[in-house]
Amino acid sequence: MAQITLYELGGANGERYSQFSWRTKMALAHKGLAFDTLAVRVSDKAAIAFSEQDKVPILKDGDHVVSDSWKIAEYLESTYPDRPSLFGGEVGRGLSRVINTLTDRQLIGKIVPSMMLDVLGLVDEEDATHLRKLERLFKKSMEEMATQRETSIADFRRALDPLRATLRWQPFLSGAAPAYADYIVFSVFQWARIISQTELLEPADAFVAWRERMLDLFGGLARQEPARKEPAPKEPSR
Ligand SMILES: N[C@@H](CCC(=O)N[C@@H](CS)C(=O)NCC(=O)O)C(=O)O
Repeated sequence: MAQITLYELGGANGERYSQFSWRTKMALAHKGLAFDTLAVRVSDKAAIAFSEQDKVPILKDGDHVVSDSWKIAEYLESTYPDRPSLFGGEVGRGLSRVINTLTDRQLIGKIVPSMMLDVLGLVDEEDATHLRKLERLFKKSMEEMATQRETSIADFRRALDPLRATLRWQPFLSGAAPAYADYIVFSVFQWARIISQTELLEPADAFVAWRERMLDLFGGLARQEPARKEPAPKEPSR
């Protein structure tokens, strides 16, 4: 079997904080595929120029290069059909896509802007300058966005409600066992866990137990990535 390499973001101390890359890592583990990871800095576009686009995750399977977490999941599913399925068939693929769109368009937008300030404390100055370009998009500084964290978390929790109700009936979003839809939603929690000490959930939330189950999967693959230990710096360097 060809060598599989995953390109993902690395912080100043090697923190693997890219949420989309976590979707791919969980997918690779689900398929039982051995892989190496290579950390790239978010501002270092030369390192990923071979992929002819500017984002991670990027998967290199032998000579074959695929970028975009959803496309990678589809690639893995069709290339390794004899391994455990990520979608559970065509209907499951379609429904996982719904979860992917919902997560990207609803969940991420609710929580990520108000927590970007914490990411600045994980990266070097050049990466921080690169990430601050997002401020133009939001027309607010990361400091200003951080002041809205409490309301953002409340909105995020409300947006989880349909998924939370699903967890009353089944232990995983995909049913009795975890699959790609779970990895998509988990990537948001894993990102938050790595970049921030801020807790997104109330203790009694059904997502707390689900998150523990996800952290335990594949020999604790996601748990092995350390949670953020320091609070975000009050005045990160500009
Ligand atoms: N739709 C893409 C999104 C990938 C994405 O936004 N990746 C971020 C890291 S989590 C990135 O590489 N950003 C590069 C940048 O901000 O310059 C996917 O699902 O893979």
